[in-house]
Amino acid sequence: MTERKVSPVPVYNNILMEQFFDEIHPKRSPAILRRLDIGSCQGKWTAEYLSQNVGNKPVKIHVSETGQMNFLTKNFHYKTLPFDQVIKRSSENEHENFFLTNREVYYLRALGTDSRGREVANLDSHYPELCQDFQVPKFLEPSTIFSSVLRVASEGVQLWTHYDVMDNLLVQITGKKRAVLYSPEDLPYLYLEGDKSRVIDIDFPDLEHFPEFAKVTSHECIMEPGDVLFIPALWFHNMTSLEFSVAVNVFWRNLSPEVYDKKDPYGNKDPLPASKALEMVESALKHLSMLPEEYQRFYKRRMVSKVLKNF
Ligand SMILES: O=C(O)CCC(=O)C(=O)O
Repeated sequence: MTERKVSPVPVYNNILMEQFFDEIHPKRSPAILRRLDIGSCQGKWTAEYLSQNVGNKPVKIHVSETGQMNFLTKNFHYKTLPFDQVIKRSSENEHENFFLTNREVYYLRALGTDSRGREVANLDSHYPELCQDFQVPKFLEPSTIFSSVLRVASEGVQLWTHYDVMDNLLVQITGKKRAVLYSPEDLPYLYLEGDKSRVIDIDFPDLEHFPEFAKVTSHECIMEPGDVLFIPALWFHNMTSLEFSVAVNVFWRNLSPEVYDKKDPYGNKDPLPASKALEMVESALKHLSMLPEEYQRFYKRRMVSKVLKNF
């Protein structure tokens, strides 16, 4: 097997408010921000505290027999459980009550309260019992904030590699998490299906099926409780909870508001001009398919050379 190319994510300690937007944000690469003020949640958000404060309101979760969740084979199920049950079960390794097996794992990605899951997640309105403990990093302009998403995971849960279209601060509150990120420049090696990579096992990739994956550079870090990871929009990320894990991530609009799709509760729909452009490529390919193979290849090359000229 070829050597993995690994680059550590840089760590910035005690950054000042201006430093983020002057120094770190313009680099457009991930960074760990350590010792920021994230409120009293750090140390306080234990399984017990969370269960007692939030209680038994029903929440939608992913349940899987194995930690490595696979969006292609859908090796997980969507279920609803009371919040305190989710916390209990995701903080224990073996369960008395379960859906699939007594060692199943759980992942909660908080949604809004509407039944169709179309509402944007917001910690203040959906978890008022917790929001006073959490401080959104002070340098974010409140009017640009799109969502604040509570995430709870069992030890071992690995969320598939995907990108989002907004800048993101992932605040790790309880438990350690491994983050592996890939630059947008590595897109050709990631075998995308929509916003997700088809390479599920990033540590032991199937290079027969995904030979180009050998070319990626992994930007990696282990997040400790209290760490904040800046994930720039379009950076691919793959997250593994190394312990029972609680995090909140804050997406904010780094582009002008009108380019974002208004019907996007997750912050992962391509910006409107980009999705239009992708649709047009599909349509161009459909048009070309009316021609003989020889002509199709010729005009595809012309399209590619036009695109490459604009890089
Ligand atoms: O930490 C996690 O559970 C996933 C984080 C993530 O995908 C995100 O913040 O966009």
